[in-house]
Order: sequence, then C-alpha cells, then structure tokens
Amino acid sequence: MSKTMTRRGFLRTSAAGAALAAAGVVGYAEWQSGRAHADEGSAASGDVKRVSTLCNGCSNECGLWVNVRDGVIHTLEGNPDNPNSGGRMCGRGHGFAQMTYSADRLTQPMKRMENGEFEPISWDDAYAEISEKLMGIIEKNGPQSFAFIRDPRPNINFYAPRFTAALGSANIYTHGAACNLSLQSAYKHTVGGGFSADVENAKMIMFIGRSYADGITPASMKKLAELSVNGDAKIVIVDPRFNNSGHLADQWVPIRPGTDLAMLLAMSHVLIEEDLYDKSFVNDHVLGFYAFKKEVEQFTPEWASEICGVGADTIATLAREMAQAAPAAVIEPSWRAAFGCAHQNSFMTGRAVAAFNALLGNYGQKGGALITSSPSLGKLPASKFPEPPAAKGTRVGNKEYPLAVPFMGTNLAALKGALDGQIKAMFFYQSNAAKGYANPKVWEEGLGKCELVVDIDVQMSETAMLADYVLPECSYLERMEAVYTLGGKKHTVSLRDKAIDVIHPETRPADQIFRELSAACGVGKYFDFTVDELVEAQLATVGLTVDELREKGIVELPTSDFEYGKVPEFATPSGKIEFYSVTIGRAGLSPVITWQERKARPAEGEFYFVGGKQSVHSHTMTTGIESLMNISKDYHLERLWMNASDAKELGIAEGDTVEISSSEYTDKIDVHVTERLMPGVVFCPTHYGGSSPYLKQGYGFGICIPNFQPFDMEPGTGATMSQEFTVSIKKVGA
Ligand SMILES: Nc1nc2c(c(=O)[nH]1)N[C@H]1C(S)=C(S)[C@@H](COP(=O)(O)OP(=O)(O)OC[C@H]3O[C@@H](n4cnc5c(=O)[nH]c(N)nc54)[C@H](O)[C@@H]3O)O[C@H]1N2
Ligand SMILES: Nc1nc2c(c(=O)[nH]1)N[C@H]1C(S)=C(S)[C@@H](COP(=O)(O)OP(=O)(O)OC[C@H]3O[C@@H](n4cnc5c(=O)[nH]c(N)nc54)[C@H](O)[C@@H]3O)O[C@H]1N2
Ligand code: SF4
Ligand SMILES: [Mo]
Repeated sequence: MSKTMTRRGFLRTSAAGAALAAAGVVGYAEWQSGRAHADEGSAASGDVKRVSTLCNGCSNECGLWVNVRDGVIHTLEGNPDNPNSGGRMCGRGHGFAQMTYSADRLTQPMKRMENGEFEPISWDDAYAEISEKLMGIIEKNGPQSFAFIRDPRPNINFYAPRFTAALGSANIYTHGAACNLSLQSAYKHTVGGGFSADVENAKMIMFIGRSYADGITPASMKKLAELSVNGDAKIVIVDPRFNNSGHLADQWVPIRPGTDLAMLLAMSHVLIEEDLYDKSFVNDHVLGFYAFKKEVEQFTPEWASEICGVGADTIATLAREMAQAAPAAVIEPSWRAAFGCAHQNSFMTGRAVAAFNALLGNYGQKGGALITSSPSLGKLPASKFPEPPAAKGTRVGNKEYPLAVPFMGTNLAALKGALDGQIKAMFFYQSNAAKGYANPKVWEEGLGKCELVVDIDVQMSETAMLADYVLPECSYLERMEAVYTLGGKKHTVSLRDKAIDVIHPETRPADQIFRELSAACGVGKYFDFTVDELVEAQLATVGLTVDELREKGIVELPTSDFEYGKVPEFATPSGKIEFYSVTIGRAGLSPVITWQERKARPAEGEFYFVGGKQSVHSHTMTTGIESLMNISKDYHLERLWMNASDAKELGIAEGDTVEISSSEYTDKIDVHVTERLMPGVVFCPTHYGGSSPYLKQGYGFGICIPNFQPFDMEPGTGATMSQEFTVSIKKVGA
C-alpha cells in the first residue's frame, strides 16, 4: 500500500475541511474580524479575561499572558516572571498562536484507506481499530515491536513513557538525535550533565555555532544584548557564517564546518604549553589530565589552522585571552547546528568544549560554566493510581549506541528497526520526524514497512501523511497540561492552562487521548485520572495549589541550592571531569579526548553545507502559518547563501537560480550572494521545502535540507549527522 499522499486524497479531505468551516467553525479570517470587533467594543464587550499559559512555538515554552475577549484570543504578552522569556515573546510565538485559528488545522481523526487516501473516522472507531491492530502486533511480535517518538515537553514526557511502559515496550525516544544528542551525551560523559554559560557575568564568551539572535530564546537574547551594550566583555562568534548574533559580537572567527574540534584542541594545547590553565582546579577535579596533555602536544595552532582555516595566531590569541579572563570566561555549551547532531566528530567536539572550560577552572564560577539543579515535583499517589511496571526489554538502539543520553535515546534506531522488520508499530506525538530527523525517503520506506503508524498532531504534517491514523490534538491554547518546571540559578514552576474552549469539537487534548486509547488497549487502569488530578499531585510537594499557580502564572520556589564559587558535583562515574573515560572507551571510541576527522569532505569544486535557524520559524511546524510565511516570501528568506568570490567564479549573481546536488538529491534554489559567509561553504535555512499539500503556505517553498543527507548515524550516540554531506552547485537560470 502506498503511503504517499495522492492529490485526490488531498482534495477529498479539503472538502471535508470546507464542510466544517461551513458548519460555523471559526477560521483565521473570522478570528481577525472577531478581534476587530472586540477592539471596537472593548469597553462594551462582555467577557474579558487574562489567562497565564505557556507558548508552544518552540521548546523554550515561554510564559505568557493571553488576553481573551468574548472567548476569542485577542493578544499575547510575555510573562515578566518567566526566566525563559524575560517578559518578551519572539515573533514565532505571536505567529504560532494563529495555529489555533488556522484553516489548515486537523479538525477530526483521519484514517488512511486501502487506496492510500485519507477519510475522516470517528474517535471511537479510531481507538477500536488502533488498539486492535496494536495489541495484535504486540501479541504476535512482543512489546518491543512498538516504538514511540515525541518532541519532549513536560506533558508528553509524562504520558508517552507511561503509555509505552503500560504496553511493555522500552522503545521510547525523543527528537534528540536530530537536535542536541551528540553534545548532551558528550557533556553527560564528561561533566555529568548539561551546563549553561553565565552570560551576564562573563568577561569573555565564545559561541561555537550558536546564535542567540537566530536560534532564539528571548531571555538569552536579552542577556547577550545587555552584555554587548553595557559590558566590557569580549564576545566571540565562531561560525562559517556571520550570523545575526555577529552584530553584537567583538570578533567573528570564520571556521570550516565540522572542524571546531581542531581549534579547541589547539586552544587547549596553548593553555597547557604556556602554563595558563587552572592547575589547582585540574588537580582536584579532572580525571585523565596527563593522558590529555600528552595527546594535545601534537595539536599545535599551526596544525589546527591547516584543518579549520582559522589563523594559528588567532587560535593562540583567543586561548590566551580566555585564560586571562578566566574564571569569568566560558565557551557557551551550544545547541544544534555545529555539534548537536552534525558530524561524526560532534560528540568528541562536545567533550573538547567541556574540557576547555575545565582548563579555565570556570565550573560554578561567576561568568563561567554553571551546573544547576531543577525542582522536583510530586507524583500521583500509586496507591490510588497504579503505575505501570518498567518495561523488561532493552530499548532498541541502546546496545549499539550506548553513549546516547538515556532520556533521549536515538530515534533513528527505531527507524532502522522498522527497516529491518523489528519494529512494526510506531507512534508520533508533536513530531515531524519524517521531514526532519533523517533523510525523508528513508522515513517513508521505514514507515511504509510498519503495520501501524499513528500520529498525534494539530496539522497534516509530512509525518502525518505517512501515518495510518492521524489523531487531532486541540491547540495549546485550548488545553491544560502537566506542570512545567525550570531549573537554573532560580527554580520556577508554571502551567500551560486552557485559555479558550475547544474550537473544533472533534479535537482533543493529549491527556484525554491517552486515557481513552489506553482504555481501548486494556491498560486504562494506568490512566484513570484527570489532568487536574495530575497537576494537583505534582504541586503537592512544592506547597502550591492549582489556583495559586493559575493566579500568578509563574511561581519561583525558594529551594534553589545554587551558589557562585561552589564547585558543582560532577555526576560522572569518577565524580570528576573525565578527560579520559572508561565508559567511552568501552563503547569503542577513544577514551581520551583527541582529534577525529569529519566524514564528508568536499572534492574539488564542491562545497561544505551548513544550515541554521531563522528568527521567524520553528523547525518545520511554522511553515503553515500565513503571517510568518509572508515574511519569508517578502524577504526571500529561503535563499542559499554563497560567498561573493565563489559566486563570481561560478558566474552567479544575486537572485540567480542554481541546481544544488549531493550524493542523495538534487533541487533548485535562488542564491543570495554575500560576504557574510566564508568561501567554500554554502548556507541555507533549515525550515523550508514543505511537501505536505495540506500546509499550503509552506508547500514547495525553498529546499528541504534532510533530503540531501545520507542516512547515517554517529558512532556511540546514534545522532543523525545532519551536515555530513557536500554539495555541488551549478547555475541554471538568472
Ligand atoms: N527540516 C528540518 N529538520 C529539523 C530541524 C529543522 O529546522 N528543519 N530542526 C531540528 C531540531 S533542532 C529539532 S529540536 C527537531 C524538532 O523536531 P520536531 O519537534 O518534530 O519539530 P517540527 O519539525 O517543527 O514538528 C513539530 C510537529 O508538531 C506539531 N505540533 C505543533 N503543535 C502541536 C501540538 O500542540 N500538539 C501536537 N500533538 N502536535 C503539535 C506540528 O504540526 C509538527 O508536525 O527537528 C530537527 N530537524
Ligand atoms: N528561530 C528559532 N529559534 C529556535 C528554534 C527554531 O526552530 N527557530 N529552535 C530551538 C531549538 S530546538 C534549537 S536546537 C536551537 C538551535 O540553536 P542554534 O544551534 O544556535 O541554531 P542554528 O541556527 O541551527 O545554528 C547556529 C549557527 O551554527 C552555524 N554552524 C553550522 N555548522 C557549523 C559548524 O560546523 N561549526 C560552527 N562553528 N558553526 C556552524 C550556522 O551557520 C548557524 O549560524 O534554537 C532554538 N531556538
Ligand atoms: S522563544 Fe518564541 S516561539 Fe519559543 S516559546 Fe518563546 S515566544 Fe514561543
Ligand atoms: Mo533543537
């Protein structure tokens, strides 16, 4: 059976959507006119309320206040008490609220028919059919033939693992393999977990392929802007591209993609060779320093310069300046593009970042690298609400990729499992895996081999198009969820609350979907509670009631144990920062931090390829939002960046169309000629190239980067290696 959406199927379901709209459901246009109406009669308009909730435009989940007039979302404001938003919202947050009123939303459960087309199905029938198929698959192949992949947010982090465990499967994954699995795993095995940079107090800060002004979190952006304007701190951006944070920086260090490790090793070489490292910190808190010292003897700035393209003097000077500013000097932990899941040496690059910070002795210091705790919440009383036992099996992928952070795992192992017949049923929640976690044609093949694919989404994403059943969740403004906690220097709790009633009567919140679906699967006893009961139990241990939290929106807890100057505990096997790791050695990788090449290197005439975020979009999911896509279209944000000298050589001018090819794929795209990118590298935003005809705004606009990426996984972690390919470029039109 073909799982590719047919044009006819698309038209038929649009007709179903139109029928709903005709039945009086509010659409985007009606929302706008409703808002205008509410504005006109603001004094007279009856019901005005302010609801505190959390944005769902990205994983930052900023706290916000929603102003609701006459039951319609009117405006959104950042909640000033929220450490993630600092009282601000980004453009995506405002734009994404329109999802609630989007005409492209899913409004009813959909089922793929024998002929490959989607038809509406009732919830009861959907639950009955899904549970029968799922339980049949599990009975025949065992619970380990079922896998669940989700974007990890607090609410689904409660429901999805519980559902998976209730069915006896250990195969629960996050999207991490396509985000920051490599570096989070590196930090876990080197310093015991993630860390943050104390931006506001830094005297020198280096960003390696991390741009606060593009991959936005409002609070970080505000801190960086303040540091740049008010302070005398030195801000360094290491990036093949002069990204938008470059405007706030003191120095741009262009570097060849996937070679940051060479520069980091050479900077460590300088600190050790010139006796500039923090000896007492290293003595007390580092394991394997002498093995590392011996290793980096060979990694001189001259050696690194040949590989990464940064001048040897620049490398040595940067290392010395960092040492001089230490301990208020830090390499920011970064997030995705450079070494979150990009290259075969991304894990090693993360280790080298953690090690360089250790040489500066900056852990726990003002302006350095901070390891902080998070608040812990109460649990549902097991006596009243039975908890499923932990699954007996080992998660698929854990054996081959033992270094992956356990919370994340590698979802690509589930895909491999589907390809080789081990996984037969796959569920997705808020996850467009088939468009963004690895090459889409491999997902299409893997999901095509599954006997059951279920996707819970708010719109007909590319992954939904490959599913057998698509279950429509109501939007984030129409539901209440489990408690959200934020750790760090301060501890806070907040709530995603329901701002308005459900607009489309046949959409449901996740808690209801899991309660009903688990009952259909015969494991309903593990979900026999309401979301209110869950929240109440979670808040019990922090001494808050739901109403108190609702009223304040965000509540700071008095219990953070953070203190500057206190060296944190390193949750590694040795309790020290491990420059040498037995665990990593056992996994078949070098136990000591050392040099490792990237895999794909351009042949003569080819280019390195780098991707990155744009401030107005989140991954793939905002490309259905009209107001955000209008910005992309008006400013041609989809274009491929190319250095002016490269363009000249290839006879390419601004706006020309080129053919771009990798080993996997060829497409066409217009070029933006710029000096903001080093020669030999091309850059493209990651958001575009939508292929779901249901999402009309983004359909066919720009290129989809994962199409160009071979299917491959990083050794040790199983991350996707999103930039391990090179491209050739040819002008095809002016
Ligand atoms: N092509 C491409 N791939 C990428 C990236 C990229 O920018 N482009 N970014 C990478 C990174 S850094 C990450 S973290 C991952 C992110 O990967 P994902 O978390 O999968 O992010 P999206 O691709 O935006 O897909 C999110 C899906 O959730 C759906 N959704 C939105 N709101 C809701 C909701 O309230 N409920 C439910 N049930 N569904 C909802 C959207 O419609 C969409 O289909 O992707 C990685 N892969
Ligand atoms: N606007 C927006 N903001 C977001 C998100 C979003 O989708 N949109 N998603 C959130 C999420 S989940 C994530 S993971 C973060 C991502 O946040 P970031 O990791 O900061 O995001 P990117 O823009 O992907 O990458 C930043 C820079 O890395 C550079 N780069 C690429 N390869 C290399 C390399 O090999 N070496 C070096 N030194 N630089 C390189 C790119 O040129 C780019 O300018 O953003 C978060 N915030
Ligand atoms: S950064 Fe923007 S999109 Fe993300 S949660 Fe905050 S306001 Fe929403
Ligand atoms: Mo991410």
